[in-house]
Amino acid sequence: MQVEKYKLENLNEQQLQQHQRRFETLAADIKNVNSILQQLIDFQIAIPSWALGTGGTRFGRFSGGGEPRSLEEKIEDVGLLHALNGSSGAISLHIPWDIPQNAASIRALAAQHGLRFDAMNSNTFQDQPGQAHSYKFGSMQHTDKTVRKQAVEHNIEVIKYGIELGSESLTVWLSDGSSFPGQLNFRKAFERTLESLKEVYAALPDNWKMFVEYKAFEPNFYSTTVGDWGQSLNYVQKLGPKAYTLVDLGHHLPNANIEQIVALLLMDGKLGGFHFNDSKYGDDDLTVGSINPYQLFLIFNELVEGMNARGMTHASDLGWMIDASHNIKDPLEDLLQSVEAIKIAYAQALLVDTKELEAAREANDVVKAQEILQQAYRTDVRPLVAEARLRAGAALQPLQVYRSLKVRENLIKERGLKTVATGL
Ligand code: AOS
Ligand code: ZN
Ligand code: ZN
Ligand code: ZN
Repeated sequence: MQVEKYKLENLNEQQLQQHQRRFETLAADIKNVNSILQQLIDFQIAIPSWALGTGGTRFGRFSGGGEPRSLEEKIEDVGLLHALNGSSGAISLHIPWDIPQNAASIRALAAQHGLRFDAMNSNTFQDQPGQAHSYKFGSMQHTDKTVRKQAVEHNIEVIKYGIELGSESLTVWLSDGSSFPGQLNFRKAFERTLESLKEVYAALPDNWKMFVEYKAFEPNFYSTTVGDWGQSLNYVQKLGPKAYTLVDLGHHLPNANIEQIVALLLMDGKLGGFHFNDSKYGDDDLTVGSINPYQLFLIFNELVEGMNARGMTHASDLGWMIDASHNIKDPLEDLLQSVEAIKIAYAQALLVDTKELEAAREANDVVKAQEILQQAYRTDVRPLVAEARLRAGAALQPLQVYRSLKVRENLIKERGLKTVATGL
């Protein structure tokens, strides 16, 4: 299944007049509209390979149809998204779910779709068939040195696959922790994990980064060995300049002030990556912006401010990715919604008058500062985001095009109704 250019252009053509009317009205009120458009065009968000299939919960899994059956088909799916929205130009793989049999041909296929390989993800939270030692009681924290060694070697193998594909970063998410008080010596678990991470760090090529992801709970329900941003920061500071903290929006305890965490990690030059999703209760992995879009905007506001202050660029300094799971939606439709929500929040953050905001803050004008943020947040920037897509040669309305072209129906015809993508 491919999105044919002329079909997409025909559909754009039908919506063009209405779009232009809306865009011009909005653009008239924005000072630096062209620079904002360029930043939106440049902005790319990686799609995780595991979000392309239907996810389950521990109570069941209701498989959708036409799911990708191989790494090649996962790349094709992300290619489809990228053709529609012009903003999904990278894929993030997971080993062992996505072991490339022939790296050169996988690279060529990705290039054909205009895709890069974002962070590689290792897996020491499941036991694989034929694996010598079990991760039941942890991986890098394990009391048994041979288990820790196996986890380290797996991560080094993931780096090797990544090098073949042209990726430049490794994300380590550890499910390590404990489920009951007394089970674990916290200090020893930390020290063992640090020692293991150091061995992986030593295998990183010079141009690579390592992201250490934290998570408050699940699958362990009493303690997690990389449980919050403080612990992650502690590890990455001890590891060295190539190690960074990764923030997954769903990995905090309820009501955490994530935007403040983002600001302080950026200040320390230790924010490396992002897993976007939304959450009401825990690691719900819901569609980005579906529960708390104001928080998403506030996070982007810190990202824009902090990155400008440090002279960082989106393309080279931060890994942005979606980490989602879909158990009732068409995964591709959900991902289109997520990317759209991210771009809307980014566009709104770019509208904030930072000089005025700083002046209001310095003057302790609380009301004005709040008004400035809410003025940006309450602006309907959808025509701006659509214009950026149009200029990038993508669809004005990606979701509508997806449905008009019957993408899912075609994928089901090609791949069958009962397909199961490897993943969670
Ligand atoms: C798990 O909760 C983390 O969010 C991981 O980043 C990710 O979902 C996992 O690595 C996918 O396998
Ligand atoms: Zn994550
Ligand atoms: Zn998660
Ligand atoms: Zn999550």
